[in-house]
Amino acid sequence: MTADLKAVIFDVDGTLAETERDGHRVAFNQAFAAAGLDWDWSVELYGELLAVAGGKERLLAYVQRQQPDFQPATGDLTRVIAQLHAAKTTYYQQLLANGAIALRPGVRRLLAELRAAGIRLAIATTSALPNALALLEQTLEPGWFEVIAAGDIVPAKKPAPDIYQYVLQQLALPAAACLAIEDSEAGAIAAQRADLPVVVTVNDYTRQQNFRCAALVLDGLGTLEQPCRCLAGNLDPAPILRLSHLRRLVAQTQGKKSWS
Ligand code: XBP
Ligand code: MG
Repeated sequence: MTADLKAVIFDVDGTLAETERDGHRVAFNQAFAAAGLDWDWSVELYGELLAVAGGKERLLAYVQRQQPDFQPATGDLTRVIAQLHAAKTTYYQQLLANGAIALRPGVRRLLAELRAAGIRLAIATTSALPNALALLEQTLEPGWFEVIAAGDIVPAKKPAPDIYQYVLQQLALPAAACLAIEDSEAGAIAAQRADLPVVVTVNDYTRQQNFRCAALVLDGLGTLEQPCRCLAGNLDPAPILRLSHLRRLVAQTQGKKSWS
């Protein structure tokens, strides 16, 4: 007996919107300048730093690897990182309030189709909760998402499956009835480790990553005006990701499991 698709779980950064390059990165640099630090995260360097998920974790990895001589005035690196990250969160929210970040093409269209069909929606993100909420408030409606799992709600961040397992628990649904939409390798691995089929929508930072674990890899979700390209898997017949594709992927994944 196979389960039909009941819920779709969305990542936030890079999936709903291109928040990393023009949002989080810029806000980190603003926080560094305000603290009198001459650290500057270029677009290219930030692409490398994204290998570590979570803003606080990324900052700690950067200091340990690239600023080994940094001596915090208070002597407590964890505290300094928390302060810098809190300032960065304020700057990020200012950027959002100024309309610096828009939804990626096709996101609103797909969400509308899912909502109209009664598919339940959830969020699984490594971003801090205030940052995830600020983006949803600015661009969509937080109330559309039954579960918003973010940041430190689980101790182990993506690629650990914990955030997806937490969402499944909150939804009280089996993984076989859900599907995840992600933009990054770490996110896709996290979803797959939670037994979820994954659709990946790549961006400039993630295009070259390994998405062997994804059921479908696209360069966007697609709109009539801006159709998407399918990089791996099968998007026939439409050049736009639709609910019918997601239902098919869930059925195929269940089929494969029953034969394996
Ligand atoms: C997002 C992250 C976050 C953001 C920054 O990953 O790793 O850390 O880069 O947000 P994903 P915070 O899209 O896979 O969830 O500074 O709030 O952590
Ligand atoms: Mg992401």
